[in-house]
Amino acid sequence: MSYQITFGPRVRKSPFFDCTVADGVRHFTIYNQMYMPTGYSDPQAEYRRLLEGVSMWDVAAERQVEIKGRDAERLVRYLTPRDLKNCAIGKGKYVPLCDHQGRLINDPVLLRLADDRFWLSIADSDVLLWVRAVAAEGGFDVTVSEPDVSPLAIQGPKAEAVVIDLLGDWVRDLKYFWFREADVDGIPLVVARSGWSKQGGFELYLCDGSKGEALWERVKKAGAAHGIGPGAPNYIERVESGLLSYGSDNLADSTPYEVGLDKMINLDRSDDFIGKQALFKEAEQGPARLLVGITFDGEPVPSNQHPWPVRVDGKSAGAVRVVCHSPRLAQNIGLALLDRPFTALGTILEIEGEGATYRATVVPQPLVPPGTPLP
Ligand code: THG
Repeated sequence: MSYQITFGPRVRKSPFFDCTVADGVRHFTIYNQMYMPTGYSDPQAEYRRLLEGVSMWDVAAERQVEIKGRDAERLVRYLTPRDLKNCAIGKGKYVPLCDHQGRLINDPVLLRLADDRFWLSIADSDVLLWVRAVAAEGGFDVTVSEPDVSPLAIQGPKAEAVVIDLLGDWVRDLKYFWFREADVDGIPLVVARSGWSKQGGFELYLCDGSKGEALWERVKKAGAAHGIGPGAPNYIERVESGLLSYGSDNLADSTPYEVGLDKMINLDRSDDFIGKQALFKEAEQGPARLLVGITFDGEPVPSNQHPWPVRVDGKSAGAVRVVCHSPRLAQNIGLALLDRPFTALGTILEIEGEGATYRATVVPQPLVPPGTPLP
């Protein structure tokens, strides 16, 4: 039986959409109610290009939620458990958002554009609704909007060379997670050294959606000499590197402690933030589950279509959230969300896969240490 999903205008397209189609995009996912490319013609070549060359990604579905006004800073501090004490203008920060029960509801990148103006560059959940409600209920003097801003990521070891050719030598001095406003051929940008891979790179936040094609073509032109090609947030590289994929790795009631975001939670802050009490309790008791890295032998697995049940000594232990084959480890790897008693390193897991069973081992994260080359 074949079936299709119907997409109407409710599912929005990125300013780069037509360019990705022209460049041969083959796979999309839906992210923040938008199309987001996940692959072109050759997954292996895309993986290699990210590790050894440079790749350009339409990540416009990472929408911005802008918080502007007299109480903007106070609201942003209230929204995240991370301490923003050194939140300078021009600096980005990875800031988990929790609800009042301490559940992780998004894991955006925060950008401070001015004293009274911030962007949350969001993962796949409705942060605009949340922030508007929190702001209005709490009487914060802010406006909360979705600006016309669309990120394009340039990732890989040759990304810096491309962005220097595109924008100039000054980008060498841009530190990790810092950003600057810039302009290329009249295309307004915010340029950040960041991105959802551990291969290094930049994100160009396009600030005028009517110039999507112009930017895409300009990046291709600057990148041509460096072998740039189209790509997408890379599923394998991010599992290897341990970058969280919100909604894939976690459950709706997962906490930041469960998914390894402990370092982003600062309970020693004196000011209040949403979820504080619940997170205190969680920190004291320890999370009920943990997201762990696993490896397992066998033929290279394709990505899973649904979570795979896990047993330990016949007892239900949780589920494998994502699997893939790691070219760098020459092994199957994955991330499993397991009840705490089953999360010790070396624990042997019995996994019910799609059409096969596997024996996996709980191993340290990141599954592949940064800087590991391809064989
Ligand atoms: N870039 C931008 N927006 C985004 C993402 C992005 N929105 C959605 C999604 N990605 C948000 N999730 C993440 C997850 C991890 C990181 C960034 C965004 C990340 N983490 C580093 C790490 O874990 O090593 C650095 C964390 C830190 O030290 O602060 O980069 O990619 N614009």
